[in-house]
Amino acid sequence: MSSSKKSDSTLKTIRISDPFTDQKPGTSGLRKSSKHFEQLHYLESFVEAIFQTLQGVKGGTLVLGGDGRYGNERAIDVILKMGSAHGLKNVITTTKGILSTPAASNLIRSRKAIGGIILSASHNPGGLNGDFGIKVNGSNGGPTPESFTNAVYEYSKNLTKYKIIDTPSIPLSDTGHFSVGDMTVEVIDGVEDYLSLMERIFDFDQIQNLLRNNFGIVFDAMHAVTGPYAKKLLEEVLGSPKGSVRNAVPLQDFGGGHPDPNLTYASELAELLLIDKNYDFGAACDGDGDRNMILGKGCFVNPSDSLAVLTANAGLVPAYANGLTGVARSMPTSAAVDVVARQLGIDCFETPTGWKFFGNLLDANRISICGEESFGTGSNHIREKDGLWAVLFWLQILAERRCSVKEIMQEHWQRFGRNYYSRHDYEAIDIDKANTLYNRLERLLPSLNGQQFAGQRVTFADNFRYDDPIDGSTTEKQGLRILLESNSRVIVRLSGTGTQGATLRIYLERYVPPNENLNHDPQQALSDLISEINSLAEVQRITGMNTPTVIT
Ligand code: VG1
Ligand code: CO
Repeated sequence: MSSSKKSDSTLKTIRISDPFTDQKPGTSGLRKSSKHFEQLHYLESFVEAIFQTLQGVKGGTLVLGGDGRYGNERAIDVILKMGSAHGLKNVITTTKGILSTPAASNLIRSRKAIGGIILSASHNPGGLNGDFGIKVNGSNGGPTPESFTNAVYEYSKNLTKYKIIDTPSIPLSDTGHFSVGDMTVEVIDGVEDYLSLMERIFDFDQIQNLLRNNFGIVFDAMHAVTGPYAKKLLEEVLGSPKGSVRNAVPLQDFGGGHPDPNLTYASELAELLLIDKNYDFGAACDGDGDRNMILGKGCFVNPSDSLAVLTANAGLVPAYANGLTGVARSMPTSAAVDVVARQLGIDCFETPTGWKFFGNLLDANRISICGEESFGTGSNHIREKDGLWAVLFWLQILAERRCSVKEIMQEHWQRFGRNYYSRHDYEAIDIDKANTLYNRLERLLPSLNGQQFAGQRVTFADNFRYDDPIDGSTTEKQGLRILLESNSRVIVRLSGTGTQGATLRIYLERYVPPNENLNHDPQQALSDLISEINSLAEVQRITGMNTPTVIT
């Protein structure tokens, strides 16, 4: 064991008043530009508020790591020195501080930690000109609830001092045991534990068999955290050809890219599968490894459909072979999974956007699988969404069924019907304009009831409110819903994760039963709904934008 020199705990007095006033209340953790985080004492102030709020810090174990973006190692250094000053007993961190969000969730659970601090702004760009972020997860491995985030915020308002020890920094270049003051730090290889978790869920032999037999696979790590995980899992253990994992080295600025696996930001991968059609299977994950995009040859799998397919095929995966207790989806996610759940005779819950709302249902064993339309799927194996888990799930299905992704989708729709679905994002719009649009539409909702909307009758229109069936808590104003007859819907929300202006999200959905045309282009199938909401909400006039920034 190497040990740093004798250290002094210093109480630093700071002079930044109310540093987090512009933090959006209710959002998990803090996401800001990297430059914002570089302000004197800014990071430290937020960390102080976390340590003052988190339960069990004295004598506890904490998991710490991040997605490798600019600021990652500096933040780890600061948090170690502050954690020691606050009496933490042990910190588990990783070489180079590389730790995906799902792997962190797993470590928190398996090491019985009080929680974890994950350094990531997820799918937001990184680098000096990008974003940085800090997320706090609780002892169940999942995002802390809103009550925690609000308590951190409240504490930070009156914060004038923070505790830190003055001691040399420890290296993160290799695994090993270190001391930071009286606190021990275990630097581990973050990939190993995650790998063995995946081994316990899936039948690796069967997936190996698929990957070693002329199966064209390409995975895009987008120069973010999943690179080392995917290299090890797919290339080394499961035997996919060398080079099938692209952009595998995590870079501080993600190579200048936007580590968001969708058709716009992962366009290189999309082109390989949808235009060149050289591969059977393609996938990508986001900055911190919790999102996934799935592509087949000439086939994009909509994330809402992906959740439905995983649910319908869960019996093929050893960990779920005995059946699912239930499933859940976030409100804007399409109801494709609801149709499957009905046929399976299991519960299907509808929660607000954000993984934290699945936590109670998972902890109470009311659901086994859950997901969001924003490329997030996961299960009771951890308390975060899990990008590579979803990729392995798809590979297990393909290994068993030995057909193409496209055939899986076709058969799924022929059995359950198709929920045509799309999300239109208008990014970086002026905050006042976004609020004007949203508030105006909200005021219009009561008058829509019973009226015609895109040729269909409005059965219900409201601002979604969630009553948690486990702890009885209520969460209001989670998105404007316009529900139409025959299971069509339009949802309008403002994003809680952007850092530049506001992002308006419009979610569109139309269900067609198995006997109707299942092969329309979604934009075409939804065109009535698109033009109706655009004109009702005056999207173009108010935002000044003629087309969405991203269409999924
Ligand atoms: C977005 C997604 C939401 C997801 C959240 C965090 O939120 O829509 O489904 O849970 O990002 O994902 P919003 O408020 O911008 O719509 V991640 O990959 O940052 O952990
Ligand atoms: Co993410």
